[in-house]
Amino acid sequence: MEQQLNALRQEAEATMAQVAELESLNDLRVKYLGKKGVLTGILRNMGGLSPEERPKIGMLANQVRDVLEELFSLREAELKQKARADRLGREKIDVTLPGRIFVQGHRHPLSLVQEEIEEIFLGMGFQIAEGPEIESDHYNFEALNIPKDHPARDMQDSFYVTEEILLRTHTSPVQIRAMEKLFPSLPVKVICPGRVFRKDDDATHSPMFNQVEGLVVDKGISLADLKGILLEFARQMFGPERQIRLRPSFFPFTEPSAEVDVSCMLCGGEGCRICKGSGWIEILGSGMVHPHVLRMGGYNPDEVTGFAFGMGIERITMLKYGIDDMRYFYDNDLRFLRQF
Ligand code: 2U9
Repeated sequence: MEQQLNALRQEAEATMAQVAELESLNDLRVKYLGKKGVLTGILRNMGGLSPEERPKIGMLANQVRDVLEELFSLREAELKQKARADRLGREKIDVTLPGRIFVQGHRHPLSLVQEEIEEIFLGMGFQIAEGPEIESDHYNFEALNIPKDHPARDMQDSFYVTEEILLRTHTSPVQIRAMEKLFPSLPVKVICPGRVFRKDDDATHSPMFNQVEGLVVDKGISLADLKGILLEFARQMFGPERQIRLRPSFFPFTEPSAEVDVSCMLCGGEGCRICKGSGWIEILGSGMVHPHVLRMGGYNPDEVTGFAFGMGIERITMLKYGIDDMRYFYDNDLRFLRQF
C-alpha cells in the first residue's frame, strides 16, 4: 500500500503538470482526491493491514493528500495567472484613439414650453396640480356646467371608455378636484398641465394634445385680475413689449368669457403673414368662473369669485418657434427635434 500511495502521488504530480486548463485540473483533483477517487479506493483496503501497519499507512495517506491538495492549489493559481496574462496579451487598448463623442439627449419642444409656462405661473404664486387622464363624465362635463346635450359630449367628439368614463377632453376636471381638495382654504391658485384627448386630426388638431389651464378663486377676484395675470404671462412668454386684448366669447364653465389675443410677436402689431395682417394672434381662452362651477368645487359663489383660462401648449409652441404643422411634434423626426 505504501508503494501504491507513492505511485499515486507521482502520477498525480506528473499529470497535473501537463494539464493546461482550469477545468481539466479540477477533473483531476476529483479523480485522485474525490470521494470516489483513487486515494479513497486505496484506503478502502486498510482493513487487511496489521494493527502496526495501519497508523503508518494512515499517516502516509494523510501526507499524500495534504501534499497533493497543496500542489493542486499551486497549479490552479498558476493556471489562473496564465489565463489573465493571455487575456491581457490579446486585448490591446490604443490610448492614442480620439475619445468617443457623447451625444447628449435633449428636451422635446413641448416639454420646454410647458416648463416655461409652469415657471412663469409659479413665479406668480400658482401651484401645479395634476390629475387622471381617464375621467368620469361627472368631473369632465357635469361639474363644469357642460349640459347633457352639448356637442362636446358627443361620442363623435370624445373618446369614451364606457358610458360614464372617458379620456378627459380638457384639464378642467383637475381644477374641480383641486378645489374639492383645497376647500375651504383661499386663495385657490393652480395651473394644470397635461394631456387631453379629442377626436380631431389635421395640421392644427391632434387627437392627443397638451394643455395648461389655470384657476384663481378668492374673495373679490375680478376681470381686472384676469387681465393682469394674463398680460404678465404674455409678456414673459412672447416679449416685454406685448399687449393683450380680450374679445367676448362663450364657454359653459365661464361667464363672462373672453378669447385673449396677443399683439403679434413678429411684426409688433403692424400686420404680417403670421397675424394675417391683423396685428393680433389668439393665444388662449378665459373667463370668470361660472357660479355653478364654483359650487361644484365646494365654494360658495356668494362669497368668492374666480377666473380661469386655458391654452394649448402645442399652439403656444408653434407660435413661439414658427412651426406650421402640429404633426411635427409627434413624428419624432430627429431633423425636427434637433433644432430645439
Ligand atoms: C374650472 C373652471 C373654468 C378653463 C378655460 C378655456 C377658457 C379655453 C381652450 C384653449 C385652447 C382649450 O386647448 S384649448 O382648445 N380653453 O378657452 N379654458 S376657460 O376654465 C375653467 C377650468 C376649470 C374649474
